[in-house]
Amino acid sequence: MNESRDSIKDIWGERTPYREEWPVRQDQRTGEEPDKWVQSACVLCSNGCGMDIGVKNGRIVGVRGREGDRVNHGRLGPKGLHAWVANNSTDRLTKPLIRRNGKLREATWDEAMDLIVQKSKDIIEQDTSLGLGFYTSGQLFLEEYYTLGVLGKAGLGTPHMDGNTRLCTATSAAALKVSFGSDGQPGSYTDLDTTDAILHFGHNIASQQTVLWMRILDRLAGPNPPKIVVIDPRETYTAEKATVHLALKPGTNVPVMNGILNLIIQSGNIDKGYIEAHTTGFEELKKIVSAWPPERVEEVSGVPALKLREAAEILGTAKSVVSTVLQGVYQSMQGTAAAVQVNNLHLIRGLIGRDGCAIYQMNGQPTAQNTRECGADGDLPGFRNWGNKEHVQQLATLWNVPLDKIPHWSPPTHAMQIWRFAESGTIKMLWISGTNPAVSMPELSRIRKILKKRKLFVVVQDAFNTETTKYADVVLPAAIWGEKTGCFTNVDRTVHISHKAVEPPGEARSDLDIFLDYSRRMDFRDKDGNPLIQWTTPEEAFEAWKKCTRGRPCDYTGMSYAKLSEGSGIQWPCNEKYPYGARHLYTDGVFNTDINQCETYGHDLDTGAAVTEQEYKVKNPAGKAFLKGSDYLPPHEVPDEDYPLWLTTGRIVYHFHTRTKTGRSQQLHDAAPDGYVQISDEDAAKYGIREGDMITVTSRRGKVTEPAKIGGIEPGLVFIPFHYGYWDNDKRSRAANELTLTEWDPVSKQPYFKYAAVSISKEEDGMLKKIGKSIETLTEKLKLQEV
Ligand SMILES: Nc1nc2c(c(=O)[nH]1)N[C@H]1C(S)=C(S)[C@@H](COP(=O)(O)OP(=O)(O)OC[C@H]3O[C@@H](n4cnc5c(=O)[nH]c(N)nc54)[C@H](O)[C@@H]3O)O[C@H]1N2
Ligand SMILES: Nc1nc2c(c(=O)[nH]1)N[C@H]1C(S)=C(S)[C@@H](COP(=O)(O)OP(=O)(O)OC[C@H]3O[C@@H](n4cnc5c(=O)[nH]c(N)nc54)[C@H](O)[C@@H]3O)O[C@H]1N2
Ligand code: SF4
Ligand SMILES: [Mo]
Repeated sequence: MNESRDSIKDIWGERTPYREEWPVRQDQRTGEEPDKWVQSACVLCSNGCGMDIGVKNGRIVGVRGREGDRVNHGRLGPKGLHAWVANNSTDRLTKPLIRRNGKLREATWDEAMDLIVQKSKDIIEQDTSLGLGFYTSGQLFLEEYYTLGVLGKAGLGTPHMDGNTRLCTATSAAALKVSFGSDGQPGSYTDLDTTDAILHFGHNIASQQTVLWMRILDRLAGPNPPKIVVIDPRETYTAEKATVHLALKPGTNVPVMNGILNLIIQSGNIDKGYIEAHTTGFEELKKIVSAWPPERVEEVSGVPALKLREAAEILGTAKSVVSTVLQGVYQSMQGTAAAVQVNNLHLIRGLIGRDGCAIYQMNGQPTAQNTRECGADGDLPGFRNWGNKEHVQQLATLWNVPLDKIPHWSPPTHAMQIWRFAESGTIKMLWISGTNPAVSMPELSRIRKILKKRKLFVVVQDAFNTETTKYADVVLPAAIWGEKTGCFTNVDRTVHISHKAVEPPGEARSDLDIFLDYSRRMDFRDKDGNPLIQWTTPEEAFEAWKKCTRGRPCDYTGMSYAKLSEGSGIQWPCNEKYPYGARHLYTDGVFNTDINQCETYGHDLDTGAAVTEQEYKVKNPAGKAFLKGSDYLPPHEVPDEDYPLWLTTGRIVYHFHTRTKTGRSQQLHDAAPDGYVQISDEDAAKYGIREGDMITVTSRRGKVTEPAKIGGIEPGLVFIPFHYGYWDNDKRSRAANELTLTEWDPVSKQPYFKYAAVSISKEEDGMLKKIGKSIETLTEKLKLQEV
């Protein structure tokens, strides 16, 4: 292997300190010398690093970072450098499978698609299209989501469409809508080049967006390093570099942020002019946060008052601030309410819409932004408001279908509700694409029960056999990244094109081709009797999408495949006014809150109760941002006598989600071969647990057994990475989601993966023998793993 570094041992590579700009460093890893390089971008997180795919004899043989790319300036992290090998693995799905006599057996595409179409038609005849549900991904391409969105909304007319983005960044969208009127990240990665301070809130960026972290490390190594505030209960790699680390108790994000806002307002470090001109709701916010002096915050969150003051001093006095918010907030109690407090911080200090100032209500998955933009989830395409007749009419006109075909009579069905409908039997066919819910959804015993239901027809579209395909009635083999062309948008609104580099294996087809085929076979028509979907290629789909975005915040009309292929990443909006994209949104302090523009009329942050159009009209903020406060609500499940510890779950640097790709890279697998239970030194001593001992963790919903990893976490808290399921090891219960709760945020409907009450007990040595591992090898491996 020819590699520019061993990124397993050296995750971030050597420092290239800032000299005015972020220097270029090209990272590369190839098995053989490629015949050609094909332009692409990485699809293993939302950072969206530009990369080229190396091809030899029709096979992927490596990758390299694109030096000219605005996102990564040539760099790649461990996942980006290693996970491409999964494309070549010999256990790819290559033929459709149909369940016959209880077993999945190979079938032709005609047989598989005919069966799906027949089922769809039968269900529609009996129950209308409300019997059909779609659960998609944050990992397909823009063109695929838009096609799915159109066929679902204008072909079938089902409101039951959502993605795993509900588990991931529904709160990102919700928090942006609450404050600014629509989805869309206000800032640009270039803000990190100059910013004075950085806040990472429930975001372990060092492990989860390694290349963005390299940018920050290079700022720290250069002149005028920024100060960093980290809010996370664990001593993560990110926290190690913090100027101030607030190690809070799980579920106390709102009190901590209220405490910070209170100190900033009290000290007078606010921009009164900006607040007056561009926001509404300041007095109310001030009143709510004034109830949170540092001593009270300490009592509730465990964060020492002194530390809170230090954090507020940094965030209150820095001339520019970049904030990132992620799953420690979104998947924790009061997700949306807590995320919104970060928007409030920037608004009351006027730190938005200019260089050095950015809010990242982060995305996680590489293409989650597109799921949200294109209408493949609960939202209407182009950030349109389902409650606004005019917005729905725009789509009806564009698609040439009757207004009432497009579901808008009630809120779109969110994923947790889709699964509930499948459980109760009102959804009779569930089409799952690009996600592995049998590992990633909360409360897995319940999910398995739903998937197993005889009366639920389950279609799974994936590249591999997974824990979920096991329960499918039909499995469709999908072409993945590298094997198809399409675009995707990262978290700073940068759109990349990824060209097809190689043919997919066997009969695998792109998700676009599968959705188009379904649409043709279902014979969806517009008002004039013409085929509803007239595009047949990714580029035609992109052109259709552009039309859908005209005049909307996410305006793509100035882009084309040719333009995207000439450069390396263009930010939206890209139109006549901004032919090369715009770095910042809201530069003039005018937000998308006008009643005719906004994506939602809003919700009560505590109860989720929807604001009506009439109520919104009364307040009409007409372009001002909302400052919305929230008081503390304790989590619904807290430790007690039977379950005395908090559980939290999350990620490690070497694996992506359920490891269908990273688990197939020998190096990534070897670096982190198994799950673990992280506990504090104090709890280890209390329970008599040594590093590597097997521990059973029990919640009200299930059990897992994992080796112990000691230290780096607050006493009373247990952490389990959620990557490990059963496809490569079904010998013991180890998926973190056996333990998690079926509950969600009232506004974003994102489920809570970051807290539950659990008990722990040590297994006797017999258990180790049963799984065939010695304490020594486990301990050795665990040392390599990071937090
Ligand atoms: N290596 C790797 N990178 C990834 C992914 C991956 O699977 N692997 N997945 C991508 C995706 S889809 C996503 S969504 C992102 C997720 O990226 P992150 O959000 O950074 O990842 P997590 O580990 O889920 O959670 C972040 C942190 O939240 C902390 N936390 C737990 N409870 C609380 C709390 O109550 N308050 C606060 N403030 N913090 C808390 C945890 O200790 C953890 O360190 O990563 C993306 N990047
Ligand atoms: N306990 C706990 N649970 C969590 C989380 C947590 O922090 N803790 N995080 C949540 C979050 S943020 C996320 S994003 C989810 C992720 O959970 P999942 O979405 O279930 O995770 P993946 O393993 O990425 O699943 C993606 C699937 O799509 C397939 N795939 C990849 N590319 C393509 C393609 O182009 N086409 C098709 N058809 N298939 C493709 C892959 O092989 C894989 O099976 O997990 C959630 N669950
Ligand atoms: S930071 Fe994200 S996008 Fe960049 S190489 Fe790593 S996984 Fe890929
Ligand atoms: Mo995610």
